[in-house]
Amino acid sequence: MLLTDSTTIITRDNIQLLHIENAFAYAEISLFGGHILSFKPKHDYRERLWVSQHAFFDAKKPIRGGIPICWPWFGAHKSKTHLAAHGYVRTQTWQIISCEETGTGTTITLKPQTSTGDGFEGDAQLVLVVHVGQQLTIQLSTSNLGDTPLTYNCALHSYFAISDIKQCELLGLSKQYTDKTRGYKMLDTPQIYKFNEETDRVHQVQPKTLTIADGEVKTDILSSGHDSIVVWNPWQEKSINMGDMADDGYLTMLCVETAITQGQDVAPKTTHVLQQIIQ
Ligand code: TA6
Repeated sequence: MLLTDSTTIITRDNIQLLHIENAFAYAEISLFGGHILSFKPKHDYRERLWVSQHAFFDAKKPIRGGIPICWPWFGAHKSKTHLAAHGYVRTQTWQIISCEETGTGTTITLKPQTSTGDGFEGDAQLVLVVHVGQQLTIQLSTSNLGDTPLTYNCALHSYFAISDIKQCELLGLSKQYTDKTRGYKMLDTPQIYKFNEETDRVHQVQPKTLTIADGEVKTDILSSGHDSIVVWNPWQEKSINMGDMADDGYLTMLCVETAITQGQDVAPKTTHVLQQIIQ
């Protein structure tokens, strides 16, 4: 596998990391999980992603932070509740399929060791394409290799770095959401979307653009191919109880996830693409 001039492989604990530096940005992708850990564009040198100071890099447990790839289910498995939450690809070591420089940045294509596994009936091939440029483009492609339709759920479970959750506002959501912290009750999206408690919400809407307003600092998130946006902050009690999170870790992170939570059908020999762009 030939890397390009802008890419190098480094090792952290038990994990190989792909480090990318080009004219536009810095980025880092863990081959464990196909897991983007960092994106810092050179026009402002601001890190967009958050990774827990206590994240595990043991190549066994999922890394807390960055952009975990949740596939082929989101959250708990619907029937086999003993299976790992968020599917089985974020705990696999992924392979680099290709690495190329384009006029707008570096494009890395990766795939998991296997796209099949317990809990999923489909005959699928999962491919992740990451373009590191002025913006970070993440495309998760699910191809149906079989002769019968398949259905899957997934999420680009992005952890965004912020200065203070209590001063953040999320712009661009409307209608109702399902509130996991209130027994999955349907509630109205607040006009002013701020955070003052544990937040775990599935918005079954398809906004193209969302913005995290962290004081004067704005991060735009563009989505396509999704049926939901998931918004999560564990708040203090859950942060204290998570072994891979500092007690106050919740203060400087916010998950805004481009997701499929209602079941996406993929016809035989076709491909569905879920995309998130971070600006
Ligand atoms: O995306 C929100 C969520 O489903 C929460 O319910 C919480 O479980 C979070 O994902 C983190 O999940 P993880 O398995 O990475 O700890």
